[in-house]
Amino acid sequence: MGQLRSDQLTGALSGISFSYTSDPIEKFLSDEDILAVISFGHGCSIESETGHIHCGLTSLDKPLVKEVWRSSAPVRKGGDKSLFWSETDELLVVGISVDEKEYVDFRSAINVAYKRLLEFTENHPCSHIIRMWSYIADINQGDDELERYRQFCYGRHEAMTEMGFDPRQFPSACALGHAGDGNIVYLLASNRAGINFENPRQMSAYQYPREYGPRSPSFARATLVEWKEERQLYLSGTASIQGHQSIYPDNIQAQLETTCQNIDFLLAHVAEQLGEKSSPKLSMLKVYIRHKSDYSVVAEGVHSHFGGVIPTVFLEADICRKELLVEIDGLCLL
Ligand code: 3EB
Repeated sequence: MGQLRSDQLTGALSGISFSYTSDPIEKFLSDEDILAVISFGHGCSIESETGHIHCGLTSLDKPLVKEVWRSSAPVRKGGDKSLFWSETDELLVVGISVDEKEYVDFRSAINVAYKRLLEFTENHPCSHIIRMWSYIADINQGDDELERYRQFCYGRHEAMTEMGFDPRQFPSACALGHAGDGNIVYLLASNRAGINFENPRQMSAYQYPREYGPRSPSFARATLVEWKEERQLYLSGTASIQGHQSIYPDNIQAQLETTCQNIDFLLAHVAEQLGEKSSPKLSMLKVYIRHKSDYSVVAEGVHSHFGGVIPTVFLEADICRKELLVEIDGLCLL
């Protein structure tokens, strides 16, 4: 009998897998198969030697929970003061911390950080971006056009455009805020192009009208990636928006219902586009809640809508529009 490869032993053959654990991070952070670890509750920064990403948000239900990104293929890692990367032959993770004190304004800081991320990825064999995560300090601070989220969108849009992206190539994403210091952005890219999807119930974010800011948000509603052995669908942050309008301001129950329906609609649409009989199955959920006092009503609503068995984290976060109280993103396996 020939030698067994380690992937034959684990049964996980390629791509990336996610899990939540409350184990102490020292137990697994230096495991060979770790691509990155996202933890909650201790600042917003990236440890570029290890790939330990502190996302700035706090968990509302499991204070010690961490999100663990692993691959069954050999992982290589590197980084410098502000940038971290890890890779296998078929995927790339890159993260960057954004020190806005070094720039004239927040928009330029975001612009430079995004360009550095996009350039790094463009020059890598795994150059197709699948998903981006941005966690921003005080995202709702500032009035009208000067609101930090709108300035973030401005800097990001300029970076994407300067790097030659067409709106249809914008990947899935989320952008959430926290009350501490620090901004980070991280991404997952693949050696094959993902397929982006929009949600027929929502206007494409890159087409939102001017009233939402000087440049529209640069993201798709979902991105499908085909690894060697499985397909994953990455959902963008989804909230109580129909068309381009936030609906049910101040009503958490109704916002949650609309959000869940938006996800159902998106999944049904993806299934239809792919010619599949049933909708993609959710395998992980991340629920962002503006007011921690809404936690129990949201947790109950999410469990009764999607079922109680999907690994889920509930995080305290500022949603990018002031009137939005809840946002949900997640991952499906196909
Ligand atoms: C929305 O649908 C709600 O700016 O990257 C969701 C996902 C939202 C991503 C982003 C914003 C972003 O417009 C907000």
